[in-house]
Amino acid sequence: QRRFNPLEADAKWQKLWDEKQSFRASDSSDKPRSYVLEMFPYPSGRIHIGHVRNYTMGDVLARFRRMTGHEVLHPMGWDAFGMPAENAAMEKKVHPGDWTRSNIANMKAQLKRLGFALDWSRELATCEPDYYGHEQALFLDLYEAGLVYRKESAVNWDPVDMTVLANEQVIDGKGWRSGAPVEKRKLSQWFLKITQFADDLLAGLDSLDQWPDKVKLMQANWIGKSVGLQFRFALDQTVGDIDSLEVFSTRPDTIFGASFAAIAADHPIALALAEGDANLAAFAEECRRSGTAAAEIETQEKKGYDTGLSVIHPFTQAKLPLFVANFVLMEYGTGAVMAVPAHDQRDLDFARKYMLPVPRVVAAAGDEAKPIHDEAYAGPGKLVNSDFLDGMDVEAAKAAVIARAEAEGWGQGTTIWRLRDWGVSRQRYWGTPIPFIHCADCGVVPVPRDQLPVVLPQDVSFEIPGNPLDRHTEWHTVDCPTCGKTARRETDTLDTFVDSSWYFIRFASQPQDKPFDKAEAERWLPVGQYIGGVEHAILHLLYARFWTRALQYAGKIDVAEPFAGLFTQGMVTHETYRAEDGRWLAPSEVEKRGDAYIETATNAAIQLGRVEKMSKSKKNVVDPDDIIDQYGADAVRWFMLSDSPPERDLPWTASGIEGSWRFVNRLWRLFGEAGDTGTGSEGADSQDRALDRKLHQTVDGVAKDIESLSFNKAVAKIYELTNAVEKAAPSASRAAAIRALALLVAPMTPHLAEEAWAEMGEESLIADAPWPDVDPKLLVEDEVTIAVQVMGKLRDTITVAKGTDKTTLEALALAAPNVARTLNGAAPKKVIVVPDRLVNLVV
Ligand code: ANZ
Ligand code: ZN
Repeated sequence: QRRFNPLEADAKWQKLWDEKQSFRASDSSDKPRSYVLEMFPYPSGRIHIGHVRNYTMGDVLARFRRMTGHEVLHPMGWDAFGMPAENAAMEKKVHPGDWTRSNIANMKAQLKRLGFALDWSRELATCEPDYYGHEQALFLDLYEAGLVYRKESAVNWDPVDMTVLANEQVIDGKGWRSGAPVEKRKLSQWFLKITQFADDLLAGLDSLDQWPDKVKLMQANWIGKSVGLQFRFALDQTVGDIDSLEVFSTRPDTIFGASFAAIAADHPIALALAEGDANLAAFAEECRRSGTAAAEIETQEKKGYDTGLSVIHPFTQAKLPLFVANFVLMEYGTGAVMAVPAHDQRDLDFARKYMLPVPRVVAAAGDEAKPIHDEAYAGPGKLVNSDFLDGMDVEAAKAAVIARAEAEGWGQGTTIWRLRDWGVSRQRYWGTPIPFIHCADCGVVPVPRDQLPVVLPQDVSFEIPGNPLDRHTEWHTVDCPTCGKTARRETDTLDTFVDSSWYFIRFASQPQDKPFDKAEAERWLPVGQYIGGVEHAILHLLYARFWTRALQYAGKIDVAEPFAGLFTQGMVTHETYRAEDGRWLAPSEVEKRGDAYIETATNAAIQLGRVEKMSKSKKNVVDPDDIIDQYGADAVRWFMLSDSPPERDLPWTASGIEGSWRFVNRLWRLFGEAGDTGTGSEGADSQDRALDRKLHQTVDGVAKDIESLSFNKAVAKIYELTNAVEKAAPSASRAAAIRALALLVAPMTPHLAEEAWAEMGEESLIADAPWPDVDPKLLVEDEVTIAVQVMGKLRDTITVAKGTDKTTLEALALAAPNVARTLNGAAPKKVIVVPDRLVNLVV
């Protein structure tokens, strides 16, 4: 039996595609353009199976688009700056650049083995000066456009190692190396004005109709637009010269339900009071120590400190106590709230603890008299116990309170945003140097453009903690570009999210002397289909959307949204295995015997754990290289597309990949029969109408499935067609179907398809072949099966040509064997015929 030999075929075609530069995108083509992009990888060392799934999906689409006449841009590069390279430098004493570049070389070789249709001529790595130098130029552009500024901001400071830590280096509030409790320190840092685009970034989501709703929702929540009332409470006594408290509320309608007010520990009133109150100072200190992440705030126990002061309710003139509370954030709104326990859960938890009143002011019909227990009511309803608001619904009451506040001058309708400006300073070596110089006389001076790129120094040491750039006197000592005096180069580098905020533009246009050519980039952008992990649903995508808008604002490119279509794929999962003593075991160390799982080395029974995302810590990984060695690229690619919908998790199983490998060979055997058009009685040119129809329906269906990224559905259709072809007797139709099958699988199993194509005598590459045509006439079924009923009961069916007339149908129905038996010679009283559907006989 014929067996496909992937070891030979894969290398052969990969080499040929390379030589012919088959997948090089032409900038001057007048074909319709199609930009297909997968999120570029971080060069951690090896490709993992998640990459394989991600890039296989993109590859199928890219290859399909080429076959359907598009000029396709499908590039690849490396998100090459970041912490792991510095960690490697510290642990293994290898230079971050050497570590990164050797990882890139390894991973590139791995990607090549998968036969991806990539335009390698556009490959880029963000850690090379010919990328990050252009990034520096763009940073200066944004600076000139007024979108870059400096401000004091807190960093994590390790007091033992005397260094700033990245968030991921802080573990349980302690430095990852020193174990010392991390302190917050204020440093002057660089910021990008993303908040200037908050409204645009939110509104822009509406135009992204090819993005998953859940990603758009996550972005919207992150941007966090809140509309409400900002207003002043009068204080019953002044604190220094402060005589009122400004609060922000999204629920001004509930103002008659306010039973206390609360401020953050860092609120100016709290700070002033703490000066004369050691207990308050201690409480504030405690608040600062506990986390300030939103999730922590929600869950941590509510704690407060009664200031003894009161605020005056603007309508009732009642005195409400003022607390300092740990659930109020200084960074949000005004750092102060009116607390409405009946309708806000945090306020309710707090009120129960400090025994404050909980008056209800909103009620669903019938609930007016029901007291609130431990759950705040946030639902709709009518206002109660609320003076002039009584009987209004929530929205009307909000508007009424805002109107009164504005008319009386104590408050104003406002919108606030959760989104903060983007702090891009990192006190690290392995990143893009921020192109500025600090001069004692001239202040902060941009590096003149003719001095770009500011290149990272090569000779750095990681023996001592901290930023090697700070210690590199020779590197950071420069002449001030303005006055010429000795000055200091900025030693902060850019957040790596900046690097990934514009790489898709550089792929589209890669001149030497500037970041990109405007017209050239605009011809490719926006990316038609972007594919990647949902873990990037918020930050990366938001930053890239912002950066693109910022460049548009600076006049550099006329594109607002960088990614027209977005797809987030599921993870690849695997069973986990655990030995008696708790060790995790790799799949290769385990055997299945009968129903039991055994550790091969010890023969001991082991526990089968949950199916989980492949991860090194649980050892439930399969290495792409190993499985390619075993099955070849095509079986691996095919498996990545089969079984699970692409947005869902895909469980990797031995039987699954075996099944794919068997299917590759089934196809291979079938391709060997392509020349067999049938002989003898069938006739060499015989047509098989049913098979023709099946083929054309499949070609049409698979095209639609690939376009909608429903790869598993496309795969299922190809299986069905393969079954039908295998069963069919030799005929011209069957030979044509086999040839078309090679084209259908060309995007998915390209090596197999090329091999078959060559064997069928084709001289050009199947990668360049057009997608098979569909004959619309063959898409419609021309036969229908009609139900024949006697007295409404199904007795038989008849298969007829579509559109058969009533008289013929009636005659055929009466002649149907089961009908004839039921009627037993009796003539029907009435015959109801619905053409193409049914015949009902009334007796
Ligand atoms: C009264 C009220 C009644 C509120 C009610 C909510 C429900 P979003 O929607 O997330 O923007 N708030 C305002 N500033 C705060 C701060 N610095 N720290 C903690 N909480 C703060 O949340 C806005 C609501 O969160 C505001 O509306 C305020 O409580 C609270 F039934 O005012 B609300
Ligand atoms: Zn100067």
